[in-house]
Amino acid sequence: MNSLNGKSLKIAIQKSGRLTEQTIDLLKRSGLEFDAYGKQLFTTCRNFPLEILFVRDDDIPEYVQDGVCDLGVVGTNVVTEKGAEVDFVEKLGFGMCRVCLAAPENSDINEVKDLEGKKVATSYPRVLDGFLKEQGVDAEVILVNGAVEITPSLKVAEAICDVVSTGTTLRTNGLCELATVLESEALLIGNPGGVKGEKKRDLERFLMRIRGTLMARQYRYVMMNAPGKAVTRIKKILPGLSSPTVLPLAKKGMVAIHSVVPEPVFWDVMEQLKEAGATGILVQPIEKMIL
Ligand code: PRT
Ligand code: ZN
Repeated sequence: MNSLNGKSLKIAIQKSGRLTEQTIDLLKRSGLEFDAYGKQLFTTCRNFPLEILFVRDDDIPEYVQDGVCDLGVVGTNVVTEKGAEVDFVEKLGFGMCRVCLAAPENSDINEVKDLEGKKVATSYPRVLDGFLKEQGVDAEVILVNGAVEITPSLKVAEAICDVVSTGTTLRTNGLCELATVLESEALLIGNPGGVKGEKKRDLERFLMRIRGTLMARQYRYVMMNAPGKAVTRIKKILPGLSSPTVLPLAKKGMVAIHSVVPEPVFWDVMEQLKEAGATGILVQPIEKMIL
């Protein structure tokens, strides 16, 4: 394997964990060609001046802050806990979770202020400390590096503050959520000093690819037929980025309308389009979207 090349952009991603698969998928769908397998520490893109370092997620904020890497993909929870000085470049829309406070179901702790004078176990001492201060609650923060959810039953702490996704782990351990301390998702982070020289252009090209892929995910391409007299009403319904394309059809009085529709309002828009007289609605995913 070649050694790292000082001229290429470098991105640090999680080697093996919950963010790995979707990070690799995002890079590949953005047109970057590389091999990622096994115990590699880094890999080089075949069609772009980019090197990918595979590391533990906890090391990513510091690598990016110190300029070892120009970019990184890591959860908001980790980057906030590390207190690293990095730029938040893009939210990536996966790795969704939240850092939550929780206490045993049958305890006398039912809300955040009940934590006063209590012990709270967590792997996120900085995040928790900040939240408790904000809430004016004085509790003892106990640092635990794993299996935080079992600390109340071991009498190590009276409550916990940990990452929650579905909530199954909390329920299995008889714990009840008290409050959300931090919402988290995978982020693309960058070195605050930015990159200089030749790499700057590569960074812009890289970001255009990633953003094109991320944006495409948020929209659908929609085609439909409609009576010409329904066009004004349909145009009002379509929340597209620009005016829809309207084309005459061979059948007199009918038109074809093409537009993009944002994913979050997709079904509402479809219902309204049908009511307005649209027929034969076809929907396609968009692969890339460059504005
Ligand atoms: O080895 P390395 O240090 O790189 O990885 P890691 O073990 O520290 O992290 P990893 O791979 O578990 O998670 C990486 C990132 O994924 C986290 O930092 C979060 O940003 C994000 N993420 C998303 C999660 C979860 N969902 C999640 N559910 N991280 C952890 N969990 C844990 C949670 O704490 C609970 O214990 O998964 C368990 C199951 O969650 P429930 O609520 O679905 O039961
Ligand atoms: Zn980790």
